[in-house]
Amino acid sequence: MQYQQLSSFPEQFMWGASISAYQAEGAYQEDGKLPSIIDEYQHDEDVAGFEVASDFYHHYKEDILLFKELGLKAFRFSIAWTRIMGKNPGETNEKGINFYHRVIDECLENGIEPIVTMYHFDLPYHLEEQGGWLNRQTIDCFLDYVKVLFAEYGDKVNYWLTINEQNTMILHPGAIGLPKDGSLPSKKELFQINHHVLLAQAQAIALYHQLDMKGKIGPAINLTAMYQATANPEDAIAAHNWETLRGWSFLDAAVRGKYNYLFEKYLNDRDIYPKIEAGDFECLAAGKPDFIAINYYSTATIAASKNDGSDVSARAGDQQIMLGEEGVYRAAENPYVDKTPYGWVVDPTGLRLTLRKLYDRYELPILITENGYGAPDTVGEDGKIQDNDRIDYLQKHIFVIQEALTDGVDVIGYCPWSAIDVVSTHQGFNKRYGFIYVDRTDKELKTLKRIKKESFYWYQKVISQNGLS
Ligand code: BGP
Repeated sequence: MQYQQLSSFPEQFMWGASISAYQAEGAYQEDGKLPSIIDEYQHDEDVAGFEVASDFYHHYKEDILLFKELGLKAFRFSIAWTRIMGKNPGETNEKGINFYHRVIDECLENGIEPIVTMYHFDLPYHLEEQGGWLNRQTIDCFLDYVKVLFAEYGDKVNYWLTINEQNTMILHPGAIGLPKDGSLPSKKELFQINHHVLLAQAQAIALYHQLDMKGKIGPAINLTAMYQATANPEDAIAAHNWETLRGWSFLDAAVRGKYNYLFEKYLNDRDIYPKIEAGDFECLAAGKPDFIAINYYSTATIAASKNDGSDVSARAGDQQIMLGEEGVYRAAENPYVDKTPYGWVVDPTGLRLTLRKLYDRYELPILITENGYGAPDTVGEDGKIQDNDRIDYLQKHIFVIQEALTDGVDVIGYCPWSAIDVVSTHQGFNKRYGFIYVDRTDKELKTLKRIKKESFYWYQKVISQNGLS
């Protein structure tokens, strides 16, 4: 639908940018931080580099001042559970707690709204050794951690995100590294893990509301609309399978407090339905989010399963991200979209469709917590970083957000990935997303100096005029 006039971005629109703790902070063994699964898992040695990452732990002041100069109204970051909790029940780490007080205070003093993710892929390793999320007790440990978060930062933070991309954790468990023995959980275990994470999330949300805290809380899911490859009705069914099993099933549990009917059938039919205890569904229903956060990068195009052993294929040659499922759906090419240098589909219009579908379904405010263009930026001889493809990508996505706002979707903010260059989940430091370049490579730490990219000046202008020209 085209309009005679587009709505403006609301005055309070949260123009932001995002990072996560383990991809940005470094200082992985400093000030009492415990090891997380990221620290202990096997990674591709050529591109890991989480030990120092962007060294945000030591550069946070300088970085937040740059964010102020960029004009950010909001900064989304995650807290590392391993930095603030000890190994024993009730034990906390003062130095870690104080670090996040300093980060939050620095944001507030500079007029930046902190948006805090509680859990971004980095489970404490000692919990992993006791079964990780497969062990129901991890839910209680998470709740102990969440209580510390609310007690320490509850009066300063207005936006809380519970779990980052639960669907990625379950659907692509190898994307953040492999356990020491190289083995990943079985499908049955993964959906048990999923159930426990849903319970942990619901309890965190319910607790926040019981405590009558001043802000808002919601999940952060990876959500993308999909297209059916052709007008073949079988492609339409496969596309609906995809949409339900990879997106809605996670959000229906979080927002509606119950398992989606098709998801239930899928789990039962494959004998991978999780063990549910008495009261679990009441618990899910008691934790209703105030808003939904989404990470949006690409769309998918889906065809009917051939069910001949060929339904699963690697995304853009990336063996960590396998797409398709035997007997359910398979990935297809879309001739109408571009791709990033890493083979990710670029589809701004797909964001508008995703926002519409999401809003149709739950009618909750939507915060975009990730969206961005990963590319191997380089510093030119003039010292400048011309990341025009990133500008083009972001500009087109901002335009469709404005269209979605005009459609009537309640989008409350946009936090592209990433505020500053960080280590990619499994593709290294040279896959850069930031507005600010960090002088290091996959192999060499170099100076870690911060350099503003062209996109920095461009986004600064967008924010200052509250939208595109
Ligand atoms: C999301 C994660 C982020 C981030 C981003 C880009 O799935 O929440 O942590 O890394 O994807 O992905 P990548 O780093 O694999 O390029």
